[in-house]
This record gives sequence, C-alpha cells and structure tokens, in this order.
Amino acid sequence: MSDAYTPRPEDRFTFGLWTVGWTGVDPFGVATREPLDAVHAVEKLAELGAHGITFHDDDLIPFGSADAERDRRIAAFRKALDATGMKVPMVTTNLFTHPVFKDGALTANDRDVRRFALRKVLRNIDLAAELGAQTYVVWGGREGAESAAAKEVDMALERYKEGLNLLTSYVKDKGYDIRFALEPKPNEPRGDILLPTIGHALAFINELQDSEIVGLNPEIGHEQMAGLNMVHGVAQALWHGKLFHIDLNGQNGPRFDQDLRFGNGDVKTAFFLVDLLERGGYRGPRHFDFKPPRTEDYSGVWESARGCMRNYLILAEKARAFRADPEVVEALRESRVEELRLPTLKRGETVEDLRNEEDFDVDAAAARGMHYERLDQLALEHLFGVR
Ligand SMILES: [Mn+2]
Repeated sequence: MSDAYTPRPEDRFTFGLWTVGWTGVDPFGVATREPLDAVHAVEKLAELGAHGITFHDDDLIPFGSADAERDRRIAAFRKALDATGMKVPMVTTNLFTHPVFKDGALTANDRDVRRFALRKVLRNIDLAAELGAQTYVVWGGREGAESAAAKEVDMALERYKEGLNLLTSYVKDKGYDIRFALEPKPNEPRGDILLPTIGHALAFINELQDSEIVGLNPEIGHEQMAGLNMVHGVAQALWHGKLFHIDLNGQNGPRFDQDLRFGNGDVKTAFFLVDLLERGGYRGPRHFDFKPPRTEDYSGVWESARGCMRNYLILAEKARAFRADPEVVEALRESRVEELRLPTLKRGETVEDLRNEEDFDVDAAAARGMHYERLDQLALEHLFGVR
C-alpha cells in the first residue's frame, strides 16, 4: 500500500548499513537480533524506496578478513547494488571498534597506531571510489580523552590536520571525485571528543591544506547532546558552503546518544530542519544514522527505517504548507523577517552618513512588538495538523 509519503529513490534517502544492521549490543546488554546480511540490507532498503546505502569498512568486511573473503563480500554487495539500482553515495572508516583504537586513530598518542589508522582509511578510500561514493565521512569517535594530562590537544589537532592533509592529497593525486565530511560529536565513546561541535569543526577546516574539499556531516543527536540548536548549526554550515552530508535521527536533549528514528525526539527541530534543508540549497543525500531500538525484531527494524523516511516526507509537506499559508506570509511580514535581508547600510552610504542620521525614534522602535509568538504558534499549528 502506498500513499503520498511512500519514499521513492528520487527522494535520495540513504541508510548506514550499521543502522538497520545494529544487533542491539549496548554497554549493558548483548545482541537482541541476529546479524544482518549486507545483501539482504540492500534488497530490503531498495524495496522500502531508499536511494542508497552507506557503510564503514568493517560493516561490510569484518576486521582482519583475508583478501579472498574481502573480495567475495564486495562482489556480493556490488551484485546486490546492480540488481536493485541502489547507490553508495558515502563511505566511512571504522576507527573506533577494535581495541587498537582505544586511544584514538589519527590522534592516538601511539604513532604506530596513527600510521595503521591512515593505512586503513587509504585502503577503504579506494573501495569508496570504486563504488562511486562522493563523500567520505570522518567521525573521530575515539579521538579524545578522559584524563586531562593524557592528551595535548594542540598536538592532537596537529596530527588530525596532518592526517587529513595526507588523505585529501591522496584523493587529489588519484583524481577521485571525493570530498571529506567531518562529523562532530561532544562525547561518547570518549569522555571528551575532539571537534565536539559544528563550530569547532568549521574552525578546524580553515587550517587544512585542501579545505575546499573538507566539509561537515552534522548529526542531529550529536549537536543536541551538546545542548545546541541543530537548525542554527546546519544553517551556519550551509552559509559557509560546508554542508556536505547530514545524519538525520532523533534525540531527547543532552543525554547519551539515543539515535532514535528520525522524527522521534525533538519534533519541532525536525520540522524546522526539514524546512531548512528543503529551502536552503542542500542537494546531498538525506542520510539516516539511527538505531532501531533493541526491543525490535527485524519487522520492527524495517518499520523503523520506513518511519524515518515517511517522517521526513510528512515534515517536508508540512513545511511547504507552512510557507504557503497566506497567514504565515503575513505573519512573517509583521515580524519583519525579510527586513534582515537588507544590508544595514544603504547603497552608497558612508560611515559619516550613518553617524549623522538623526531621525531615528528610539522610543518608538523600543516599543514595537515583534509578533514572533503568533508566527511560532502558526508553525506549531501546522505541525500539530490543525491547519
Ligand atoms: Mn548518533
């Protein structure tokens, strides 16, 4: 049965293999589901209307696999992609599960570990290029510390920079059509992770040698774990031209990384984020990085994945209706939202002209209400489905 919210490949929805493939292992409990075969994941997501699938190297090829086994798994995966038309727009590296990465990868104090980590990334970049991925995500989940004296942050950032410069040089030398997307997160699994927020990562990118091919992969839950406004963060990333990719999911405020299906959690953020993505010029995949709760069997996993996509389409329709509502258009005008688009100085005006202006009525301006409450109520009423 299909309706207006049934996803189609042209909606560009993608899922990490590790999302629907999460077996439910958490710090307190063992798996509640059997492992998911990658081929079956591709087939099932295609059936649900997804556009593509993404993966960490170790999701597809277990760590330490022999070359023949690696080739066999890649061939089976490619065959499933070809059969279903599913794409691989993004690939990433697992630099966090194996104990060798317990103190980080690109910023581990142990130099041999850093060298091993780079080799692991380089090998997987070749695979990403073969599969046509245009985005390579770098999530430094273990790049951080629990004890202050253990990590010299400035030197860790130097090594992070060195590693990324090496990777961008490699991609350029090979002529790969790949850009890197850094994924900020404040903590978990490390006590404190380097590049904890969108803002930290944006500033760091400016220090890189090939900064034009390094951008961001912000995740809703990660910004909210830091108590930050995801919509503002994404708007700033777009303003910098750095929104290369995005991880959509759900979170309820600053607490452990919940990875709820998109739409569950902070619904109002989800609404305004979809509104921004649909209107703000983001052309990349709508990628879901969530964990179907461990209460679910596989029927619940697919229901959860379907829900991510349906919720995006429902919110996109609601956002369009909000923007098209004549009362909203009028409320936006009343709130002088468009006035912010006007440069503060008039054309041809000098600083002297500005300083000499005398006809501003301070008291009248101070007394003017902004009518934002009405505007916000209209948004909520669209979201609640009563308009
Ligand atoms: Mn997460």
